[in-house]
Amino acid sequence: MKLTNFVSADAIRASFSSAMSSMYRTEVPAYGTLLSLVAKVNAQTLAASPELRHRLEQTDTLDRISEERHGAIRVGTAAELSMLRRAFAIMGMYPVGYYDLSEAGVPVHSTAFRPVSDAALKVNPFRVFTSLLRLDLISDATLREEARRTLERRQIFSGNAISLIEKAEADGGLDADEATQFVREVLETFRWHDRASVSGELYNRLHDAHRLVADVVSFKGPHINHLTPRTLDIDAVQELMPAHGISPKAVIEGPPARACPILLRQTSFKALEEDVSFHNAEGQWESGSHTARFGEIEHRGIALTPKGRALYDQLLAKSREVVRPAADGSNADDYLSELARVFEAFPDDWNSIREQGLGYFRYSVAECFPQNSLSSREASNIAALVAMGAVRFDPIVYEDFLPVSAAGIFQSNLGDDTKQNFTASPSQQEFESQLGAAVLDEFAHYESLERASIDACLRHFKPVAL
Ligand code: OOG
Ligand code: NI
Repeated sequence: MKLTNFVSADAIRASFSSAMSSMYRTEVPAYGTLLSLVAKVNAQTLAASPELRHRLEQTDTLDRISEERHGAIRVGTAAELSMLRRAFAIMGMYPVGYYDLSEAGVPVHSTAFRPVSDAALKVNPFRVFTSLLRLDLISDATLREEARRTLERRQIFSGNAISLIEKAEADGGLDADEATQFVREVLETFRWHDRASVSGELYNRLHDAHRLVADVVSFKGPHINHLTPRTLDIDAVQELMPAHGISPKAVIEGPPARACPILLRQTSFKALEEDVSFHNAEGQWESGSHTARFGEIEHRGIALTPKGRALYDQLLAKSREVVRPAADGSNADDYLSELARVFEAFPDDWNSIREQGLGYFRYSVAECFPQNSLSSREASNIAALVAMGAVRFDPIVYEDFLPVSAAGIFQSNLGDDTKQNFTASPSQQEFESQLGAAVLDEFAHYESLERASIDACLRHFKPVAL
């Protein structure tokens, strides 16, 4: 038998995310500025709150608190999407969730490739929000066909990347040298190319159909369009961005600030206008510009149950019926106060969230609880165990994304205020067949984490049969 010494998928992912971060900082210096701002605010927040520091020390790696949590790309064909799935699997990242963005005026549908187990998330939580262009939503048939042909001609993976993916699949892993090469080769797929692969004339027509169509179709590869570190105080970073020469989007997406954070809050700095060149009919290069790349920050809270999520969606829709956040920020204050007012209907203490079945929790055996003080009925009932203090509960962190927020992030970074409308057309089955795999259902996953923690507590307190 051949002896193998494979590098773990978690380690490959960690080195990939760090390589991506340094590439992006070089490519987009404003992103480097955002990273330093986030690190500074995180350090100040920790210094001001020993209690938060203590809590994070138990659950997180403090020295990596300001590292990237996610990035995003947009691809053009099923073949590109399925090869990405294979590449991400080698890094321990699997497709979780289906997001239909057509509903929000963006012609893509998406999933997030991410580590799934707690242990893997802890080693390195990096995920990639990955969108596939919906060419079927382009109404002009000629343009649709031109876009399709352009995409068909490109190869976004290097030959070496493909061979290494195939090798890893065949052998069951990569050794240290191969893993280093794999990271280097796959990184190329995400690199920025300032020379468009289409003429300026075609770019303009694609752009008129939708800015996103131009972004996906016109370049050699699916450049990483943002990276996102974690912030411990998203409101502070949003406020400090302008003083650091970066211009934030108008409002923070997601729920308002709360004592018990739910789901995900995120904001970004607006995408930069960058110089690119297009070839003309005479085969010469002409200069132009393109807006696509930005930086984002995120702050995560508890994962909600379908009931909690329905309440969240309902409250968000309600606040947006009253005030829709304008891209220029002119009604940002009105929007934020309306959002805060409407969300008063969402309980803001952990126990109410738990008792009303709105969020997922991880249950664990409380230290020092005298086991023999429990009756057998109490010992087999999780609610009783919690009420007696024998079991504690902690929120399970939401590790996924939100379609309305994602649409807000997309919109503010397409540099366009005019909103295009598409008929909502979720098409998960088609997406999964293009991906070549089913996506994991996020609710089922959180529920199984909660269930497993309850079962472990009940096993612990199970009366010993005589
Ligand atoms: C992806 C936008 C979605 C998020 O954090 O919700 C996203 C994109 O602009 O390609 O990254
Ligand atoms: Ni993002």
